[in-house]
Amino acid sequence: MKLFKSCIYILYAVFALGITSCGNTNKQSVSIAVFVPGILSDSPIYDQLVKGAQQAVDEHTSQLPNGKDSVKLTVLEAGTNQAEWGNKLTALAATRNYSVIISSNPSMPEIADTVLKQFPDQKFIFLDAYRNQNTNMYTVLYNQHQQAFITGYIAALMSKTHRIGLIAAQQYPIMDNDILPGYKEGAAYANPETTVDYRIVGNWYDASKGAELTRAMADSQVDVILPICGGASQGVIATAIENHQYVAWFDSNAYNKAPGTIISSTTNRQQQMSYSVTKDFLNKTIPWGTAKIVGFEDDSLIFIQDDPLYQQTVPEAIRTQVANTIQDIKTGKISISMTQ
Ligand code: RBF
Repeated sequence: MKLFKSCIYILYAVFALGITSCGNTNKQSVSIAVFVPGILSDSPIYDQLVKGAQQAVDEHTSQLPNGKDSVKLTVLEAGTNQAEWGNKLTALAATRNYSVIISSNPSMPEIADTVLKQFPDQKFIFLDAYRNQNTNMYTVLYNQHQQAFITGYIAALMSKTHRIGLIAAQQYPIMDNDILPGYKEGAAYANPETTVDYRIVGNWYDASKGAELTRAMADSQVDVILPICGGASQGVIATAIENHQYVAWFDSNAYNKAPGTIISSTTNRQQQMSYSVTKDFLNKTIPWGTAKIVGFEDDSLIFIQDDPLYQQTVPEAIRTQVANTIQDIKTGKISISMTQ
């Protein structure tokens, strides 16, 4: 029965998942899968996940004599229906093809728990996730409490109405316990009178809903918005431009998406992290069963301050305050931990 189930999963993996692979198919080769829990477009965190892993694999392969022991990288976009992710991850493990499955999302360790019941040898590396003491997993979590704090700080400094907004795709523990609270704390640190309007899209792709929520926020005098909603943020930016609202941004350099509208870009060096965990895997140096939390203090989170569009959009006095506060976070003078 178990074998039958495994065969079904393999068929599912081959035919239904539309797995794309690159590299050669040397029988000796190591195979790595990148599981994208969503879609690549408009989610920088996923785009960088794939790019970093690909970079490490390409580099590794280019250093091999005659492509011997080459590495094959397979990318699976699991789509926006989260209810299907468990089956899709199981199908990938069921192929028994992949020495490691690399992914990025706080919900992945729990989904992997179920997969491991059937395929206990599968190894996983999860970025943007936290799981300690499971020797099948290694995780790296970004301190998004810090990232949200500095974003709330600049949003409050730039707000004239003292009403700022956060548009989230959905509720999830890190949103509820770290991102929203961090955003509020940073705003209060800048100006205790600031209020935060928090609204939810309901998915990671609906740009028209993003636009609708942005308009509703404009109607209630919100003049700075942080969107964390994947493709729906397209609607947030377009509407914010129309309504002369500012947008604060997570996870990539977005100043040139809307010059004069985007007031901040914080990045989490996801591509570098994906590259380095993939390299560590290939070099067999992953500390399985451990979990790392990284942040501004080790330059895994970065507020992009040297972009001319930042300098043109944000007044110097505010840029100085932001720079000083980032420094205080780095040195630990302002101590901000994840709730994990
Ligand atoms: N972030 C994205 O940028 N795109 C996504 O499609 C996406 N899907 C998510 C699905 C779930 C179930 C959870 C818990 C988080 C998701 N995130 C997504 C959020 C991501 O983990 C992170 O918090 C934000 O990208 C901010 O860095």
